[in-house]
Amino acid sequence: MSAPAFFSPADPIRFQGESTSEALAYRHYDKDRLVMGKRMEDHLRFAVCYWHSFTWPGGDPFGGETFLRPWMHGGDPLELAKQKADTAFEMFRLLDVPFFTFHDVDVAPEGESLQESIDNLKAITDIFAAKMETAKVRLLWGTANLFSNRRYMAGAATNPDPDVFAYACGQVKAAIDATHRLGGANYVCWGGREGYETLLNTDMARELDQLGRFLSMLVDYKHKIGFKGPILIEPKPKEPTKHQYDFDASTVIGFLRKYDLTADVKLNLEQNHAILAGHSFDHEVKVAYANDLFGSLDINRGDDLLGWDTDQFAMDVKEIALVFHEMLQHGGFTTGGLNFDAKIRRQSIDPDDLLHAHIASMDACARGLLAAERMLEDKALTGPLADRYAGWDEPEAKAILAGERSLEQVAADALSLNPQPRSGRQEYLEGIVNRYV
Ligand code: XUL
Ligand code: CO
Repeated sequence: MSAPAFFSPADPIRFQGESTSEALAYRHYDKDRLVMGKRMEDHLRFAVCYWHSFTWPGGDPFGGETFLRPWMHGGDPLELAKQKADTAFEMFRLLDVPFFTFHDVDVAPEGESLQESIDNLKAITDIFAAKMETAKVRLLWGTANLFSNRRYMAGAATNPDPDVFAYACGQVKAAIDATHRLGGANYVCWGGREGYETLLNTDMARELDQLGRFLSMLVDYKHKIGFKGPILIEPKPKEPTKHQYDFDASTVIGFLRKYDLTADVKLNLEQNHAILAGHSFDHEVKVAYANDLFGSLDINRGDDLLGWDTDQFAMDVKEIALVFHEMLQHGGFTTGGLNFDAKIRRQSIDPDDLLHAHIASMDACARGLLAAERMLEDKALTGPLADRYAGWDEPEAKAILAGERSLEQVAADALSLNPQPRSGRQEYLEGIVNRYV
């Protein structure tokens, strides 16, 4: 079946440079341009997400759908899912993105029973596999939605009812099977409703043990089926439960250490989640690298004036530049990528708004990447940073860090010292960043 003519362009969006007057063009995302020896496409590893782009109908707490997509109404659910897949793959082709991502329930209708849902997912996976034989697009990651259905209202792995835990095992097994079949580079677990509202009805220590067990079982299964990519945990605070167990990167890292999961599980970090946790995006990325647990990014942005997960398309070049400045120092993505966990606003009802959103954000990311490359080439930030810590390169300081000095020895040496405070030069450094973005 040929894809419906949903979008206006017929040909893929191309890089046309800054001087073009064409609206549907890349001005900065030049996929073959080499950035620190690697193609831009291979640095940025963009992924379109299925849920916001093709499954979300544009509703908010005060009103229903605004998008009225043809696959959202009437007809046989599996047939509608196929129509949705045709449009999705048409958009992947038009944007010329290398990856996509999905939850099980985004792509296939839920059945009356677990078995029926699994069969539906298998049917759609077959269709995806056939499309991927000729399409360029690959799967960055798959995941299971263990939070929308009513059965998960008190959590999935952390549910007080072991039957719900078991149901979640059934769903996650089918989702990683589908991800593996489609050659997914990672498998993601966002905590969803793994958290609580009140300790009056919650045995927190028990629930954390349940979550640890669930993830250990998933890791064992991943090895059993030969899934090579990492499992990625996506931290998020506040939503949907008041106390999310995966609050932020540091919280998840402590959890992974406790349950001995750091060899197989890494982090998928999202801008809007970082902000809700009271952190900057680059802080979360730094925490992940500092603990050797960086995996992938969900690229979006929150709104400064709103305190919830607005999932807007990332447009802030400076913020992106600072993230890439960190990432490039570690060689950039390995299995991860930039997943557009972002949705167009509910008034953006034209199909082409989906293209404009991705194009504008891809250009913002490209600009951020290029700014980071230039800052690193010039040592604009790394130079002053190295100078600030230069004292630690001295032999005596190195000996302290190597564990070769006792507290008494260092204390005795301190008697002849008179350290003088030095400026942190914050405004000078902020001005430097502005010169590059
Ligand atoms: C929720 C969120 C999810 C995950 C995948 O805020 O970010 O879409 O990325 O479940
Ligand atoms: Co996300």
